Amino acid sequence: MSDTLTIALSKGRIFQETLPLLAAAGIRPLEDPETSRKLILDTDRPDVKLVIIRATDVPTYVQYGAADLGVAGKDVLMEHGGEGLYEPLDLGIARCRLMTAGRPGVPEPRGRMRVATKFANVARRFYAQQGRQVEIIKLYGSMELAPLVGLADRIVDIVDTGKTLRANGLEPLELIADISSRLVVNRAAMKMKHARVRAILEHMAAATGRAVA
Ligand code: PRT
Ligand code: MG
Repeated sequence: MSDTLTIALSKGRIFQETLPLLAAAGIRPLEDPETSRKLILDTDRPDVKLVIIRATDVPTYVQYGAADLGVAGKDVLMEHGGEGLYEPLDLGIARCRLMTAGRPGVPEPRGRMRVATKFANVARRFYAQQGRQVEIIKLYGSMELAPLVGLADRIVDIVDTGKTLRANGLEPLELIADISSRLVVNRAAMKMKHARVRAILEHMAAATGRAVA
């Protein structure tokens, strides 16, 4: 299987926005992951396959070489830590912001503030850099609920339009990072499959109008 190039993608917005960039590199999936139950999709290039996994699992597959390439949000990469990965290209897709949020007009508590998030590592680093003492409460979804039921004083979450926060009576507070999705490459694959990886990188970079780092 080492002649196969495997690309890890998540369903939804990343898949949709990556499709035209893959097409620019001559790669078109033969099935639609939104309707197919298959986790491995063939493409019109016999040597290229796509694996369809959870967004947060993409860095792990690429780190261990189970996928040669992948597309992951910078939020997911910051949380993972980026070990074993090259991050040569900002695709500029699936843009959003990673922010702290809380209830309007509710000041920070005097003691240790409680912060609920699925981005535990990112949140810990952000507050530590500011010398603020916080207790991180790890959640796996629906972070917006935490301040409403007294589980946490603040959340750290992805914000796009801000509608989700507003609908739950929260407001965005501090910007942690501007987010877009990145092409990531396994370190060994970058060497062993260099010509093919490089060609894909160049074509995707050209399609996004960006430079390869
Ligand atoms: O959904 P699943 O639990 O499987 O995983 P995921 O949420 O990690 O994946 P997915 O496909 O939803 O998101 C993939 C990537 O898209 C994320 O890692 C981000 O880099 C990026 N992205 C861009 C977003 C958004 N925009 C976004 N709006 N990811 C999530 N959201 C969610 C956010 O969590 C919040 O619930 O949308 C809500 C906020 O949107 P607004 O418009 O109401 O502010
Ligand atoms: Mg989601």
